[in-house]
Amino acid sequence: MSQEWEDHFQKDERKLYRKIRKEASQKDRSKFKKTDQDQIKNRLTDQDLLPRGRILKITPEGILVDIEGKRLVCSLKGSLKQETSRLKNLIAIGDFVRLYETTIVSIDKRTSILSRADNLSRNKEQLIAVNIDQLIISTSILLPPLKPFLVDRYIIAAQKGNLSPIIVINKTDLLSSPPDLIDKVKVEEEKALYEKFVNNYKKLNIPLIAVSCTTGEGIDTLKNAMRGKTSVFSGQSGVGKSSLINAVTGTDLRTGFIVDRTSKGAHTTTSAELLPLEGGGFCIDTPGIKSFGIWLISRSEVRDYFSEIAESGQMCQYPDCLHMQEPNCAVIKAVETGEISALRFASYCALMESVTKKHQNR
Ligand SMILES: Nc1nc2c(ncn2[C@@H]2O[C@H](COP(=O)(O)OP(=O)(O)OP(=O)(O)O)[C@@H](O)[C@H]2O)c(=O)[nH]1
Ligand SMILES: [Mg+2]
Ligand SMILES: [Zn+2]
Repeated sequence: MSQEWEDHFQKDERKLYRKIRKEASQKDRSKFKKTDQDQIKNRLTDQDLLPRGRILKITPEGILVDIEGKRLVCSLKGSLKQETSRLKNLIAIGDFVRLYETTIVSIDKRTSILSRADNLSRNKEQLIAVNIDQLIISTSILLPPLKPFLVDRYIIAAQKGNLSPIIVINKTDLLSSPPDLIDKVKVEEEKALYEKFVNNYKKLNIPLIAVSCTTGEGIDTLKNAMRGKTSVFSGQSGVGKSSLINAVTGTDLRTGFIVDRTSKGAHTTTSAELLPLEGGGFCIDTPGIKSFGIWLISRSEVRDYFSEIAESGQMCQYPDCLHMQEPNCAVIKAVETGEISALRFASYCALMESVTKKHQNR
């Protein structure tokens, strides 16, 4: 949802809200035409009359809500908490909520959702952020290394949740000046992977921005891509999500370090936060993830989301071919000739393997 549209919507709504309050306080209601009052009644439900806020941050101390520029610490209405659902969290960063004093009494319909299967139970949906335009799939070179399979999962989660994916590869400075502690062979392998990776997404028309917080490369391009939009940064710990947000917005979010032995981040950011951008839009910093499971996905959906595989698959002998071991499979042939990237196909197979039988037919 664009900020402009958002403002417009809120303005209209506020106007209507004021109008109704004014009318309700008039002593002589009869002087209004009945049709006029009916019209207003039909347009709004009780909850729509309540002030609307947006969730900025969720902490153990409370839920931080922005309401017309003011920040309020709120809590959830008891009956909302008791709702039985498969959601791990009922509310998320970016939610538009209705408030009665400092109590959240309802949640407005969401236009987009970034979620994942909860790490522990796997049968709960964990909401990462909602009502956002784009997902900045955050990756880095060497520290930590590129993870193409993870990127493909994010792309699908974005498309499923109604967000546009943008891949950001940070730490490009390490391509030309790799740290001494990393083996030379590993560095060469990473360079080769990087090239394949960039080519693959170029072919698929998925935007990709190579950046470096150290040299400043690509930061302006990223800034332009974020302008006027709501973007959520997600990825492994240590790839530089907070560093990138600092570079783009001039904020001073805490950034961490990389553990030498593992090349992994230190899980510095501990809770997600919605931050306003200068010149319109918002961005959301989130804590680094260890793994990413797509919430409720079937094998046939996986097949359709890998667009180049779905396209080649139209030529398979069996219309329901999963391109795993079926005879006369056009996808396997296209992988053999190099028409489909072996890397993307490996990513596809890994995801197909991980999708449980339980979800197969959904
Ligand atoms: N060489 C290099 N290091 C970078 C770059 N960007 C960030 N870093 C370093 O990477 C480390 C991790 O950065 P963070 O911004 O804390 O990473 P994060 O993704 O927010 O990590 P979590 O909050 O733990 O999820 C810090 O030591 C940064 O200084 C870059 O472009 N090049
Ligand atoms: Mg961080
Ligand atoms: Zn096939």
